[in-house]
Amino acid sequence: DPYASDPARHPALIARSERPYNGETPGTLLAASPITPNEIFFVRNHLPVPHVDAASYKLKVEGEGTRSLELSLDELKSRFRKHTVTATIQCSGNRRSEMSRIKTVKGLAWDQGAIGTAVWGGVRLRDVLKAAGLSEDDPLVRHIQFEGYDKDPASGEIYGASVPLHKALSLHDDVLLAYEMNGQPLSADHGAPLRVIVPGVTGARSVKWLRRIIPSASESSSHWQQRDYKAFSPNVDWDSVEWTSAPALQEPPVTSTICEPAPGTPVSVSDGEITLRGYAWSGGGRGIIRVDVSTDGGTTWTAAKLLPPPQGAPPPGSYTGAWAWTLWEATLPLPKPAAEGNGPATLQLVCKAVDSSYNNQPDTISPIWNLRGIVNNAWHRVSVPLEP
Ligand code: MTE
Ligand code: MO
Repeated sequence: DPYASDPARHPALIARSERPYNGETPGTLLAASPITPNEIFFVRNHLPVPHVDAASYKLKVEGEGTRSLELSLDELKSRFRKHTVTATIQCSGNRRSEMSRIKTVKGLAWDQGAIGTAVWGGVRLRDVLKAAGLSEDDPLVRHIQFEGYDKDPASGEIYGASVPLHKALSLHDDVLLAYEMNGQPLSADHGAPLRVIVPGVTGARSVKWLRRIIPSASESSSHWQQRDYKAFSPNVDWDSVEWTSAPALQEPPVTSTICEPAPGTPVSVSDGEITLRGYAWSGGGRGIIRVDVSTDGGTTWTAAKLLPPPQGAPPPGSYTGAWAWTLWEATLPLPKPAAEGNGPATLQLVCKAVDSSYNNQPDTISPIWNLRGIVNNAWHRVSVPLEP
């Protein structure tokens, strides 16, 4: 059993599959803290967890435009300056279960918890690529590919992904080779001893258990870059899908969810008001400028209070990007108790966010439905019974 040596997981994680293990954070715990504690940070594994010995670990850089480089963890830590970045990582399939309610999609039935925020510590990918001699304008290099130590026990395929060169080399984007998560060495599930963190980009590109960095003219040829994490028109099905016709997802669209109250939590009219809490996040370092909430299914709206994003304000004169989510809360009056039999029996809570490019979320799922069930960023709706 290739999964026999997988690590133990925190009981609060909601398992969506066991082999490989995939588990998400309950919504109420997400909204409870701007930095997600390591033990309850969602886990997304495609393959058995590889156990990589930190003491004998070697990172390899080999590819176009570079001289081959091999670095132990100690060399990496001593030769390059340490950087930290507070960044949200979200799986492309977050909120897939809502999409399946319209029409079944293929994939893990994630609710709203395949997302989390941590302070990642490590060295800049950019610094390591420069040490390997990569020049920014080498015409042969357009992408930086990553390979993990995890391998499909049946097919032998290795997990891999890539990001465009400009992202990897950006001075401002803080793409890290991370060995720390919230001040702790990475755990086995989160990629020990070294993983990539690509702020503002979908989780799939933040390759865990990093084995090799490959500068290249082309994207990663892996299944997960080429035939997964792409979205198509709602009419495209598994017989008609042409994977090469869409680009691999990098920066995800603006999204938000209501984490509290949980669906079905009874609300008493006599309380007079209700408090909603949730998160909002967008790809590409686009910050959240507003979250609107509704208690009547989206007929009337109120702007929520935005909590300060955990990455702090950008240093004066420089742009560092909004890599972390914005938590929000809103306290709204409950509808007046109507005459017997006329009041709403349920409250239709809704939230939607606006990012710094004024991108909005679509109101319904049907127009963005796609066969892999990715990038569901429709208005988030939660129904709760309203009791006298
Ligand atoms: N890296 C490797 N080597 N193998 C994987 O299965 N999963 C990816 C990414 N990196 C994966 C990987 C996906 S799809 C996501 S969403 C993130 O890791 C999840 O990171 P986490 O498990 O630390 O939350
Ligand atoms: Mo993912």
